[in-house]
Amino acid sequence: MTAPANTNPTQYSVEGYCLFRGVLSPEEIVVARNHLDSMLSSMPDRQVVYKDGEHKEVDARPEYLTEPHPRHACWLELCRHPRILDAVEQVLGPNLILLMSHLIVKRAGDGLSVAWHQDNTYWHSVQGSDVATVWLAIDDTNQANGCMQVIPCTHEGYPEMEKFSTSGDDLLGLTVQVTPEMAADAVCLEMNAGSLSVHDSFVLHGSDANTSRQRRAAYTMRYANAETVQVNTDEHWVPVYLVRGEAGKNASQYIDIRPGRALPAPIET
Ligand SMILES: O=C(O)CCC(=O)C(=O)O
Repeated sequence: MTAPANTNPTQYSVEGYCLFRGVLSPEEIVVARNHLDSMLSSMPDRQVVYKDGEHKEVDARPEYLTEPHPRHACWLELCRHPRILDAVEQVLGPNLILLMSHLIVKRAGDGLSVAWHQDNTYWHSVQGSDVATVWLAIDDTNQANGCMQVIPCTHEGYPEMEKFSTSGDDLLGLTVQVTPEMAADAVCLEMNAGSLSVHDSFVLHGSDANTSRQRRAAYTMRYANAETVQVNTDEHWVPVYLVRGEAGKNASQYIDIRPGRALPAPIET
C-alpha cells in the first residue's frame, strides 16, 4: 500500500482534525480485530477507571480498555506502524513520541456516549499544543453506531474550557458547555475499518451512544511532537516511547522503539 492520502492537507491546522482513508489493509484489520476479540473474551468483571474527575471501581465495560500498548506487543507494534506514523508526521512533523493509547469499544445496542470534551485538560503531565490523537476504526463506523464527532475550528487560540459533571451514563462523566449553535457545526467522522482520523488535543469532540446492531470498535493512539512538547514522565502513568525521528534533549526519558529496534518486554501497568 502507498502512503495514506490526507483528504485535505490543510484541514488539520485550520479545523483541528483530518481523515486518512484506507491506511490499514483489510488483512491488517482482521489481525487487530482478532487481538481485540481475545482481550474482550478475558475482560475482568470490575475495573478501575478515571471518571467524574477521579479514579473509581466500576463494572467493566469494553469502552475502558485503556493503555493496552505497554502490556501487549501487538498494540505497541500498531502504534509504530509506518503508514500510521506517515499520517501523524503530516500533522505533527517528523519527530514523534507516543504518549498513550485506548481501545474504545461500543457494544451493539449498548455503547456509552462520550460527552463533548477536549483531551488536553485530562493530561496534566503533558505540556504543549502539538499533541494529536489517531482514531483508528477497527469496525466500520457511522452515526448509528456512535462514530466520533468533531466541532471544527474549536481548537483555535487553544482555549482550555471548564469541565462539568454530566451525572449521566457516559464514558467520561464530565463535559464542557457546548451551545446548540456550536453543536450544529459538528461533523460525523464516518469511515470504514482501516481508515483513521487525527484530531488536535484541544478540538471539541465526542460521540453518541451506540443504539445500532453493529459494534463500534476503535483504537486511539496519542502522539506528540518530540521537540515542542514536554512530558513529566514521573507523573505520566505509562512509559513514553520515541517512535520516529529524534527526541532531542529529552531522549533519556523515552523508550526508543523506532524502526529496527526490538520492542521492550510487555509490562504490567
Ligand atoms: O471514541 C469516541 O467516541 C471518542 C474518542 C475520544 O474522545 C478521543 O479519542 O479522544
